[in-house]
Amino acid sequence: MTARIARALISVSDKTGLVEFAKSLHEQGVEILSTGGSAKAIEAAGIPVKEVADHTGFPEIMDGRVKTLHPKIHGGLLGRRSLSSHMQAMKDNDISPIDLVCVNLYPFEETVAKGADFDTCIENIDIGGPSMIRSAAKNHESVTVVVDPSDYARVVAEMSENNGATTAETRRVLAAKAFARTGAYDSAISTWFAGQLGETFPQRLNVSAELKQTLRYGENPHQQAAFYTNGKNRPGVATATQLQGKELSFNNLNDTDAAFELVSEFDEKPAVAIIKHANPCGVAEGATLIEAYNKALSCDPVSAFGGIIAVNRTLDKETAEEIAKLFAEVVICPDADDAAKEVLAAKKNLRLLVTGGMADPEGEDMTLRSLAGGYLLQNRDAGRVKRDELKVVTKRKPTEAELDDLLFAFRVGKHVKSNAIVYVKDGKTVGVGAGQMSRVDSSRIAAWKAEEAGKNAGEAELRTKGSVVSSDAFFPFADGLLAAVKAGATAVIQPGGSMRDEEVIAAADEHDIAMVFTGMRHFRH
Ligand code: 93A
Repeated sequence: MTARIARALISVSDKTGLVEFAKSLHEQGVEILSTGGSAKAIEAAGIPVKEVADHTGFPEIMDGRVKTLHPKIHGGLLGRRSLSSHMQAMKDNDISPIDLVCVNLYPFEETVAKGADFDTCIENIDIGGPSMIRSAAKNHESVTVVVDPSDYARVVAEMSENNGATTAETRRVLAAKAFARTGAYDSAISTWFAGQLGETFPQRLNVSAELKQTLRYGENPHQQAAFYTNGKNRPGVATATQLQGKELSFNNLNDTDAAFELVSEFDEKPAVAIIKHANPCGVAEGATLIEAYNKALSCDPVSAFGGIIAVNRTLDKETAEEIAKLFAEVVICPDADDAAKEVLAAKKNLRLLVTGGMADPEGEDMTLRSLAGGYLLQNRDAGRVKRDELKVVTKRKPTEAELDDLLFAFRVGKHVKSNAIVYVKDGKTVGVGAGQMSRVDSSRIAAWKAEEAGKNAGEAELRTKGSVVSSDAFFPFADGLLAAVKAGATAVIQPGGSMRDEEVIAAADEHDIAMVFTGMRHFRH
């Protein structure tokens, strides 16, 4: 049986829940020691509190850099209650045991995120706080360490049920959490420091991520999986609010991310992306969201079954009603109006996520993936070709309408697994060829998919007739381009840069195709 908590030290930057917690501790007969600002807040609430400086007999000095770094504090935390030699050392040095530490740290991560200058960031590196957390966590045999305001209620409840003590199990859980916190804190500091030294890729990769949720399973049912957030608060699946529906699965999360990042490429007009297995099976722009949705769905309604839908405008009732007719796994949107929410509420299993904003397609970030024995880290593909950067390489120049579709197709293609071929007509994809080992196969598949969808819809004319086509990387031979010609495409967008560019350009000229080079490739593997 553990002894009751007699003395606690509270030192918090984030004062959330502080007064209530201190009050409960006081009511359970705990003596409270505290540092400057925390002590003031506790005192102001009329709760008895002793300044750490009065307890140690040593003042806070150097603008608070040294407040709790004192043997009376660390001895009181680290001394093993079960060892007579430790207890004797405490007695000899006039050290009283401290049984609970409640600390949260100087807001280093927030300070960096705000873009503060170097000196301000340095000042926000907490030294005394992590030291106390680590001392207390090491001695969790006897000491309770609380680093998260969301644990206050639980600790108080346990103490009142347990004669003023916490259980050994709780102390272990809290100690593990405490070391996770100091580890993440130091990792944030070292990552920031490496950045200050101009190192994009530091010697050690410190990834700071917080467990958001353990998942039912991974990509397959025999794999375990969990979802972590990186604290960067970019609008997207990791920070979205789920308004309804079943728990998201591993594959849902991955596909929803692909969907939202893709639809975020478009902001001028309402746009919709429908995703299956991380590839789009329909993307379109329209004058209204419902028009964009219907256009996107018509690309490949067979594949859209069970898909993920992302939109770039507040979801409205009319679009929600159309979406409700389809079996979809997830809808993600920047916001949804009340009428739209009401419509989708009837579809109990459908997950509705709101992000509060769109992702910045040119925003900086890193992407991390693992391979056997290592990790690959790279900048996010924030590349974005602008209209005036396109280089016309053929005799015929694309028309303005063709140019609109070419740019649209290339932006969609950036989000299609390579080799990526995308046919577009009138602001909507009509055929997508994804993930093939040969570019010409992707071209053929895209055209064939378009033909099938057209046939299923009872259309007399080939959908690819008069379309434009995008390739994520250069055509190494003329065959990929000729497949597009055969399908009836009139204009092509591709990075260029092949040894056989001349041959490909000549083939385009021969068929009166307009072709533009982007000078930028969008491989996606
Ligand atoms: O500057 S410190 O690294 N030196 C210390 O000795 C120290 N002790 C506690 N920062 C220190 N703290 C931190 O002060 C705590 O981790 C907490 O974040 C903050 C609370 O200060 P106050 O109670 O004055 O608001």
